[in-house]
Amino acid sequence: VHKSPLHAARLSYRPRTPPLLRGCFQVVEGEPTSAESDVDVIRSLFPVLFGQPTVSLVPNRGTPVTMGNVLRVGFVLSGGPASGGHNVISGLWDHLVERNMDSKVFGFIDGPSGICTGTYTEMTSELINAFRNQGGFHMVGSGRTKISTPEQFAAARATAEKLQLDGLVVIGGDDSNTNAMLLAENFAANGLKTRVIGCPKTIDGDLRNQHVEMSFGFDTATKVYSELTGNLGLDAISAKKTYHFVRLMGRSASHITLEVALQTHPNLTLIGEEVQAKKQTLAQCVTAMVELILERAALGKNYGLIILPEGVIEFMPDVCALIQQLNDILAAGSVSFDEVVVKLDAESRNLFLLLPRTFAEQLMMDRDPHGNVQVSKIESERLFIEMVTNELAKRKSAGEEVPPFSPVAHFLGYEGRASLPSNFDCNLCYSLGNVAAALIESGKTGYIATASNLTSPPEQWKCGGFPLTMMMNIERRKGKNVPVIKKALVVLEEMAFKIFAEQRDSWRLTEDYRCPGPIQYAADANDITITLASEEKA
Ligand code: FBP
Repeated sequence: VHKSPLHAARLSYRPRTPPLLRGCFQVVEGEPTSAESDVDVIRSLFPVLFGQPTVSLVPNRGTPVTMGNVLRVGFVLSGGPASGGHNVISGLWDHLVERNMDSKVFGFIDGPSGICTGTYTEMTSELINAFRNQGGFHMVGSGRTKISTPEQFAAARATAEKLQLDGLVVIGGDDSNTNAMLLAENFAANGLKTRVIGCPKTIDGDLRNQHVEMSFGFDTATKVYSELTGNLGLDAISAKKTYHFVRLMGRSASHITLEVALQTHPNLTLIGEEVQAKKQTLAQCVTAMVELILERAALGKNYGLIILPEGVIEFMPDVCALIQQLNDILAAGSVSFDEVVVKLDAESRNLFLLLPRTFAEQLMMDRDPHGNVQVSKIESERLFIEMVTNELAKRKSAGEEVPPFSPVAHFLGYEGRASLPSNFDCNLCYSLGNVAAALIESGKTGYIATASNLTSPPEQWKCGGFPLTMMMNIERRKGKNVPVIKKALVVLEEMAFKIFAEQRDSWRLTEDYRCPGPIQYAADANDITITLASEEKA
């Protein structure tokens, strides 16, 4: 990749981390753990590793850092890119190689499939140095392969044995960390020495709970999207003729949209979890948009900014019921549009046939390897534009006066996942890489590496590990009940949503747009997201 001046400058950024990671520390065990829910089923699925204690890294003051063991550790980047991933790798490398220069680190190529095929690159200091503080996942590539069949597990074991791996670090989201746990259990049950540690990655911000305060990538992605959304607000008030409809990435949870709303103050924001709580149907969401357009038009404003999360359709009770039926129908084998229509119940069939055909067909697209609807490929911003246009036309033909409506559709997704990471993500990821190495060194397996106390400066962060099983519940995927890490959705009682709910009415008919600007020029490059900062106020 060609180096821009900024790219080159970021290579020399020195990530800030808790000092204990550079000194001598010990890994201390806490209380034994259970599961998020469905405890007996989860215990029966992970008989070897279920119930392990939490662990924390605590300083061992006065003790010198001693030479570490020679360790052989593999890593895999799994799922969608998220800024900072390369710093997990540099953190892992620095920790292992500084403690013993004979340690080896192997990067599996193109995601979990690389583990099964045994395709890897051995890390060198030149390679690591070229990727410090850089965006993307292109050092070794990523992928969404789910390791699930007995043959895949056997292949993964063969690779771990051939490379004599002491550890494997899985850098991924909720589904990838679920996979990490399945690998940890499988390796342990088969007597392998390879310990498996997960690192919480995803721009979606939904791999979060009381132990994982924030996944990496969210900070950078929301800063990139906020810059662009803020710019669209300024475009709307400059040209005074356009409604910008912005769909934001974030497969299920609306954390990204909530943070972008807090940063930019749009006229209308849909939050999926609120839509669900209020049981708002697709038609009701369209009506809310039409009302906004009419009220603003009465003030002479035929322009505005509307933002929505890509997953919002799955929260609408009517669309959700339709998707669930589609999931079951499609899990049984591929079928044509007309065959689907006859298999749906009456209510879902009516809705399906009411939808614009392109959108209905997008709902039928293949699920991802983990059984998720690929909402990033479903153009719900265009669906809303089409339905709002139709509703305005309907009102016009009924004799109502309607304003001109000139919408422009935007999707902010992929451009936020591979950006140069913010300082926060550089620091968090570098710390996580160190913690993962420390957990492997201390013999832990089936854990997620964490840094917490993240609203404080990095020097005050706390580090540790939590058993992946404690975050699991049973969910229905691809027509089957399977153990997965519970996704954290937006909670309406949480401070971030409360701050938004208090302010949003004042943004409706005004143009209080806020333009946070690019990460690199932010007034304080060390600012954290409002989502994270709000936790301090809670
Ligand atoms: P991860 O959960 O793997 O981090 O990916 C999240 C995400 O970026 C979602 O926001 C989005 O819906 C999805 O990936 C897109 O997937 P793909 O890259 O396969 O199109």
